[in-house]
Amino acid sequence: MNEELTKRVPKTTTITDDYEICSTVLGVGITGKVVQCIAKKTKERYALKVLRDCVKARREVDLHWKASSCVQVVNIIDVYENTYTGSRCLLVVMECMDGGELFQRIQNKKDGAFTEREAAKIMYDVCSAVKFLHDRHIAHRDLKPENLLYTKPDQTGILKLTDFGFAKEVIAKGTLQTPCYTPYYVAPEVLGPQKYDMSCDIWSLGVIMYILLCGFPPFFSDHGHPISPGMKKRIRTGQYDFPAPEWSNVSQDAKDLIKGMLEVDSTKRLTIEQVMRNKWIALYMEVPQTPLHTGQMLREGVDVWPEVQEEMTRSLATMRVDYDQVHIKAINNSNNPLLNKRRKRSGLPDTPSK
Ligand code: I85
Repeated sequence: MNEELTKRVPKTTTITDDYEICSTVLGVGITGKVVQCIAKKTKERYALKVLRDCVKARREVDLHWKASSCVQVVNIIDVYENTYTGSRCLLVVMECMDGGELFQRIQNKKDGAFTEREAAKIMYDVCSAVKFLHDRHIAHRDLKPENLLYTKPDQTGILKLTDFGFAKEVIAKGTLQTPCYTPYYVAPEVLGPQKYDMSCDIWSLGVIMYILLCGFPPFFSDHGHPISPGMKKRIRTGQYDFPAPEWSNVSQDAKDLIKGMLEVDSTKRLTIEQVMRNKWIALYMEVPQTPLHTGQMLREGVDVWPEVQEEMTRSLATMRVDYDQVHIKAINNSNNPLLNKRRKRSGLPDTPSK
């Protein structure tokens, strides 16, 4: 049977029957920590994410599972539903990404400068993951450097996306699954909000591509202040540039693509289809092999990198809240006959006041 149509359920057997859980912490996310574990049968190493069992954790696992068949997404091996350290938990066993984070790898690169073509290949891979998700109406909503990991530290390593803690399935869930609606005759303004969630991912791709090409982010706060009003305004108004000397030799194609992804108006921002069709992405192997300043800039900026990451995390949080509000507003304002019928039934006015 088609794997994507089969609802997968966590195992209720005890995880320690199959795995030995180590104390080595690989990373700490917002929803839980990731530790090393070893399969008892094969002695192979895996990564284990421990989540307190709740609706949100169930959604994370469900969406990650749905995305897991994509080569560019960290694979889920097993999921257990166990009582762990006194609480009901979901234990997610994943392939172990031994290559570490994307930008760490570029920063530590020794064999020659990182080139524009290499950046294009990385973007192609990340965009493939996003295309896979968007095709299945899943918005990741937390695309940031620390969620992009390599399978292995050597040249054979594959770049993969992880952490579905903020992922959202945009149609067939929520409003549309209630008995009043079927997706066949629902108005575009009701389907509209998916654009916002999806466009959040494209904005993130723009930021990641910008950093790949120069080693610093397009927006940063004024001197050490956490997400300053000035930075917020620059993000909202799209005030960023391509300063020399880092950007001097970067192709116009690359800059144009970034502009399309960092478009302020989310309805005008490129879609993942448009990004994938862009020649800088589609024909990444023909992109010039121009050496970039990225490695050097990342090395010089190591001490501010944690702040860069925190800022991206905060901007994403702001964007998710803003777009969720747009979503609610769009539904309230829509004049869809089906919605009106439902409003009548629930005693609400036909056309909501704007
Ligand atoms: N392997 N965001 C930052 C890690 N293998 N990591 C994070 N959310 C997740 C940690 C905090 C991502 O869902 C995360 C999640 C999953 C992983 C994950 C999955 C599979 C790894 C939060 C490593 C690793 C393993 C060996 C060596 C190295 C890293 O992190 C290194 F290269 F660093 F030495």
